[in-house]
Amino acid sequence: MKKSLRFTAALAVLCMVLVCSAFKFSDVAPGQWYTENIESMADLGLLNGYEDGTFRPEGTITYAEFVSVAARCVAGSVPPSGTHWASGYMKRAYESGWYDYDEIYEADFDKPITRQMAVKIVDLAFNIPQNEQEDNAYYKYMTSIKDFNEIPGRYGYLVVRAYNNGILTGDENGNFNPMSNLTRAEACAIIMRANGKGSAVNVTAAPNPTEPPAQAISGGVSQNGRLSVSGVQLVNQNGEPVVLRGMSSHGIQWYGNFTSYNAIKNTADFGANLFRAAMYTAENGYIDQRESVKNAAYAAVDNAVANDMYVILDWHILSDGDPLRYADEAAEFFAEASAKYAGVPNVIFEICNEPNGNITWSGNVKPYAERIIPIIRQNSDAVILVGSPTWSQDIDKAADDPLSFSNIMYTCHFYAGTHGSWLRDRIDYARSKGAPIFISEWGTSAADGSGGVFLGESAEWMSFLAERNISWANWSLCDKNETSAALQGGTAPEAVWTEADLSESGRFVFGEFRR
Ligand code: DCB
Repeated sequence: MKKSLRFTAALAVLCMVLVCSAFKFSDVAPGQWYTENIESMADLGLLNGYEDGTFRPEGTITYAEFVSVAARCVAGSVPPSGTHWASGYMKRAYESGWYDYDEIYEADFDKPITRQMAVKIVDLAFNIPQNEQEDNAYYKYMTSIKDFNEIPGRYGYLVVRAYNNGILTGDENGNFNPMSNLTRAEACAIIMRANGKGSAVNVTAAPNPTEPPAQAISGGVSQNGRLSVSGVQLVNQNGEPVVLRGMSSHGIQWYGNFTSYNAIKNTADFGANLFRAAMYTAENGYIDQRESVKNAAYAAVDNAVANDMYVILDWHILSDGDPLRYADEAAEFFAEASAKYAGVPNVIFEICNEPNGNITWSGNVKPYAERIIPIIRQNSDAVILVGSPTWSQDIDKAADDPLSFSNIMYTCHFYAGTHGSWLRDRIDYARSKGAPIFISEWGTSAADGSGGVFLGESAEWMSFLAERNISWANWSLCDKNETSAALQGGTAPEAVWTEADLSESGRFVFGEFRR
């Protein structure tokens, strides 16, 4: 019952999206044997394509990818419980008996899955029925599969069941090829067929058909174009939901070296489509050394643009808690910056990072926003992000007394070790009042940028945001000796980074870009 409900809901979403997605991936032509399965999987948010708009149907699929897709089908999304992005799924799968301890080692998570393991995973994940004719079937396939004697005993009966249920067939020579790899196209087909045949039992979180699938759209600026705000959702040039994820710089007056083209490209290569240039106003920032800090901010923006990414230009007030304090300087800066980037769809303006101290939304931040936003609007319709008192946590106050401009979003900032469910509830409250929310800064640490890291709490936040298609930037892309820093101390900004260059926080966050 549960299952048929879930599937009907899934089908409804599917039909809706199929209508408007004839050419979803540049390398998946209509009418191929795999086209429908791939598009279904992508539409359900189960297996996404690549940033460049391809799906790579002939590419291989890893143990981690295959298991997590199967797990998401039957159990919704699972937070990670270790350092690998799929550790939560792998743990759940192991505990559900989908594989034994000697079948998939953690060191193999990112290796291509074998066909025999894929068969075992779908059999157990989807509860493929053992039907009456299976005894006969065993004899039939034992003799008809040419390489049956190469299939280890623990997989033979599962392979038979898969063939017997039409979940897969052999190659053109009649071989099953137990140790060969699966293509991404084959993986989609096998999972969709198993989903149709099976009766999964451990359905814990059926996808909610009224919400768009997590990361409905991702990709860079060339794919999504000019952004705008529709209701509470950030949308692309076609009005489709878009989710931006990436890193914030640390203060560019201190860690500007991590805003180079190559440094930002590293984050894009891990899947980020967003960068944030944090231009401090106080603390030796724009107010104290105007030209050099401004030029560093523009250079960071240009480097993100060159990487086809969206980029937030952040007026990073912090110790200067009241945005009105340097409102004249802000007015001058945003007049210049909005003219400079008037025709550039990549740029998002954040007009006050974290108002704080003895100030209010209606008395300080709102009047500031009402002065600065019209200045930007003389040149540009770009999305504008607005903070709120208490380090951009008073979003409820902003929602109760909103601004009347279009293409505005309110920022909510959180640090996983400090801010929990009460702040998530506030986000839902603000959205219920029609206030669009953008997480332009969050950390895996406590609010001072250190402590922890708090990966369990961060994972809860990531699921919450993904379910709502809320975009985010993580603090911060630097190698400072604090836990929120994404890089190991001494990481070279110009090098090509691997997982080994990332801190504990960085490994978690970079793994979330493509969630
Ligand atoms: C925010 C700021 C950001 C700050 C981080 C972490 O501040 F937007 O600038 O970054 O969150 O605290 C930290 C760096 C440090 C640096 C320091 C001062 O990580 O390396 O020394 O800025 O420049 C917040 C956010 C939340 C709260 C407090 C602060 N809170 N805060 O909820 O209490 O006080 O900076």
